[in-house]
Amino acid sequence: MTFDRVAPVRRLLAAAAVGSVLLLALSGCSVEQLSNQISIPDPVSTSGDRIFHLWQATWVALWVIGLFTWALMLGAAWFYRRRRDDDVPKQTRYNVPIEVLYTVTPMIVIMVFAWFTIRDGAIITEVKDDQSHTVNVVGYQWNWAFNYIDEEVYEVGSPSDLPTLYLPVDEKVQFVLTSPDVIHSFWIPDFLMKMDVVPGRANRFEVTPTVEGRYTGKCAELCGTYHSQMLFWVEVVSAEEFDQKMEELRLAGQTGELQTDRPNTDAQNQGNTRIGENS
Ligand SMILES: [Cu+2]
Repeated sequence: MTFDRVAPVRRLLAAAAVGSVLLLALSGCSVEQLSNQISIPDPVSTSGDRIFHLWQATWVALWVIGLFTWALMLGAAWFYRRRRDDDVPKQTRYNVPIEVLYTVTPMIVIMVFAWFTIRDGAIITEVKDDQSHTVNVVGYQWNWAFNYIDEEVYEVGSPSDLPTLYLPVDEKVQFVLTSPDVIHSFWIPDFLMKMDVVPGRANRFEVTPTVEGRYTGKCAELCGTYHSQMLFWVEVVSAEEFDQKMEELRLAGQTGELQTDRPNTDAQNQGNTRIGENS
């Protein structure tokens, strides 16, 4: 009896090729997009730097583990292959030390990953209350309002009129996240960080933007019909420009705080209505 060793390999390769093409076609992604998803935006905040390094170090560790594991598997398949048709390699049923090793090793690997993830998670979500500015971010169906607490002005947006969140560069800001209706998620992708906005509680996090520029912001929690239009702009600007923008809001009459404790029922019908004001 002879074994045809070539055909199964060819069949596997063909299946892998068809599978890859199908995966790309069905997910609607190009190769460029796929490679982008492995990367993440350059961080533009203090906690972003930490998240970026955690991400990078995790990938490096995963590649090392992956190459080592593949080498073990392929090496075992090659060195212990059937060499002659009339010869069966030594059959081993179990090997307790090796089984203990490959049970304990992944547990250690997972614990190391968990340790760094929990450590960095604790650091970036630590609230010290030593911020220079406090912004109450109100996520509502379906846009955002920003109450600048210290400056006593506010900005409010709608899906057709996106608001801009101004932040002074290199100054620590504390975001206080509130929602009058359903759960949203406050996300500035370039900060590499998002946090849920939950009705009935005030989630907080502190961050220091480090690079001036214009960034996008969005809701990262499916929250209803116009979820995809819960967009906003973020402008990280100099301290002078920040003061000037706050003054512009004051001159526009947007002083005080928006009322944030009642659902905006109008918006559920139209999607373009602004939240109620209480200045
Ligand atoms: Cu939302």
